[in-house]
Amino acid sequence: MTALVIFGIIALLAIVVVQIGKLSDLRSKIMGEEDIQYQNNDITGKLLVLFMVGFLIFCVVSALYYKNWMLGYGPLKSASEHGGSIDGLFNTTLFFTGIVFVVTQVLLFWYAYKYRSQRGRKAIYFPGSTKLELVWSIVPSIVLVILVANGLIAWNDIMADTRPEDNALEIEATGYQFAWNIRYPGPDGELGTKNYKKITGLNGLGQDWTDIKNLDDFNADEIVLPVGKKVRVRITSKDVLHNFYLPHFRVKMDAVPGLPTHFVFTPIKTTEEFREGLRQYKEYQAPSDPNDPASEPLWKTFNYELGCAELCGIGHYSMRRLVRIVSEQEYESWLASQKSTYMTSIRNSDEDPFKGQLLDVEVKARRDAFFSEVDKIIKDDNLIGKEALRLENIQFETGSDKLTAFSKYELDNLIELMVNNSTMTIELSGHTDNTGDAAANLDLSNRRAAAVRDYLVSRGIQAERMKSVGYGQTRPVEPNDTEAGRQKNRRTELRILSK
Ligand SMILES: [Cu+2]
Repeated sequence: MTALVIFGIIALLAIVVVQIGKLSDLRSKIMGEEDIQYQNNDITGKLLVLFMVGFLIFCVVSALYYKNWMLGYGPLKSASEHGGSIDGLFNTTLFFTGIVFVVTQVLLFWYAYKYRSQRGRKAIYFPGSTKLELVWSIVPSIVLVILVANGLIAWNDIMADTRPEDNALEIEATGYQFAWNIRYPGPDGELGTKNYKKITGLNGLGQDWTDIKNLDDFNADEIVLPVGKKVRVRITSKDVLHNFYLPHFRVKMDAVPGLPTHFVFTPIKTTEEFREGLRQYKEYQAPSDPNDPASEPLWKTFNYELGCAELCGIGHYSMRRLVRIVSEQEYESWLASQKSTYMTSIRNSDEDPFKGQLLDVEVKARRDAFFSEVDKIIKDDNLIGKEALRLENIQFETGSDKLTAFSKYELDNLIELMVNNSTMTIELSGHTDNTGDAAANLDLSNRRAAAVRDYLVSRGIQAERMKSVGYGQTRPVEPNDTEAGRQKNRRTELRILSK
């Protein structure tokens, strides 16, 4: 139906044009060809001037009307330290080109009117003027030199890399079709090395797990940064050209496959502060959902964002990521809640070069856990002699009472406990699952508990402070019907008998 109406309107307009043409033919027959020509020139000239006035007013009014939606104006002033200088460059350029724009538009239309063809007026031939040509070559050159020089100064300033004393936070953004992988350095503050040859389904960036700097790196779904901290973003791409664009921070840099780029910037406004800024403007008090007047106002739902500013393919739009600028304190607690990629998806998989070994962090974490459990028991007399503490990581070779090398760390914890509490007495107990013969299991558990005790004796702990006992399969902690359950039941336990 709409198509039909549009078609009808177009047909009608075409008829009107044809009729007007016929009418002017008729007029020129009556009045004479030349008179009509001059009259038409006069009307066209005046209409051109009218158009110019309307057009310039439209430009100014629309710019003023949309001012508070434009980056760099109203509430959208830059949220980064360097952003102001980029906005300054835009304003300088706008100042000069604005003058040129207005002057050329006015002259263009005014001359079209003023020098319209009139009866008795003849055009003069003007071969050129050296003076004029000099003026319109030199003036734009000077203006361009000023613009370019200003731009270069700002560029050198903004693109300066970080120095060690800046104590900058370095993160990495890797673009791929169609998302960003945002990598943080973890507690050590350093990003681990990568090698594209190491990319696998589990290891999307090709992180080299033998580089311990990689072990605490983590990937984040959003970019969270502390306000006032200098940030260096390493920017790379895995497939095609992408572009790392943070409009509110005036950060924009190509992500080029095979050629790492970077951008250094310092956020100066938290997300909350920026929202408060928007709140002062009535444009941002409108509901965020135009169809639901009760929805949250725009200023409240505002978020900084990362986009890809390169048309990189059909899913280009989905490369949007949220950016959150928070206080130092909030940042620290967010950091603490993040889990390293290695620990969550690589640890003890086939790709883990440290599979079957304990990492320093794990040894330390286990030591902390061991002593906090021990502390709990020592502080509560009701638990002494009763509460059993599972000795994690104490392992034996299958079917034997020979301790594996892996057990050393937990044995070290035990020795430390016995040395620090010189009067403490303990019971070491062995337990098995229900696989095989009960009597054999009892014997094995006895020998295993004794092996732990013998080891401690060999390291200088008095034998009379330690009792070793085997319970075989009689004290399961889990049902024996799954491998996980049976594994839980095969264990060595510590019971503190006296402090
Ligand atoms: Cu992209």
